[in-house]
Amino acid sequence: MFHYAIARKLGATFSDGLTTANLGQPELATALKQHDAYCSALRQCGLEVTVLEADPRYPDSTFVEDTAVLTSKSAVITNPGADSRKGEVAEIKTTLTRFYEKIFTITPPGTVDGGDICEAGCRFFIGLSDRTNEEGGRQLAELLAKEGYGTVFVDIRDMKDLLHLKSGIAYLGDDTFVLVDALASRPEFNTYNIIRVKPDENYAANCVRVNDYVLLAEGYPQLKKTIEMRGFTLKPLNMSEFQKMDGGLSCLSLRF
Ligand code: CIR
Repeated sequence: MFHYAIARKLGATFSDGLTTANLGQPELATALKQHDAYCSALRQCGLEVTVLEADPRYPDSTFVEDTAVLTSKSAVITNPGADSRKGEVAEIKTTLTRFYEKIFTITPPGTVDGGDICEAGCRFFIGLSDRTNEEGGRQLAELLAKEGYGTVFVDIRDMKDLLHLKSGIAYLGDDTFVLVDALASRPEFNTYNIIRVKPDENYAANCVRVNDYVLLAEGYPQLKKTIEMRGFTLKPLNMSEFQKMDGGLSCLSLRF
């Protein structure tokens, strides 16, 4: 059960952020509207949402998920893998001190992006990617172990169409993962129920369970139907402008 979320408005430099998507320039006014709709959806799921002001020094700073890994007991401030994003963590740390007494930090040469970390009950899946390196993963696993969590590493470094682990997976609870085809047969997930995403709907794999709801990118009818059949109420959200910047639903908030 989540009670809070932290999000950050996007600033005028949003389109200067990192991207490989090749979908064109994001439209700022539309992105702002989509961000508002996203924060409203989180409120409708019962969360109290802290929306930080935009920080134009960091074009990617609306993707707050990458700056921290949160558990019910403690917060871990990451060291994001991209140099242009490292400064984003300072204000997130200050904000999290209002909610957490125990705050740890990933230190260089370790790097971790929160988008590579997927909580699944008492276990955290840690993606090793171009952003999260082995040393960062090791530090995180050690911190999580102290809090009583198990960890499973998932190496996605050869899967160049996945920026982060959570670009291709989501945990819906009840031992059920949503997985893109490329990850569905990996042994790391073989004890779980799997909802396999059709290749033409890969972007929608990054959905987010928030309490009784699942946030899903709009325009992916097959996954929508499958998740609805599992009894969830869906909140479809238009993500077009964030997709242009390689962003998905999970990366726009920290939920705890
Ligand atoms: C980046 O490349 O860092 C941003 N443009 C997108 C980050 C998306 N974050 C996420 O999936 N957790």
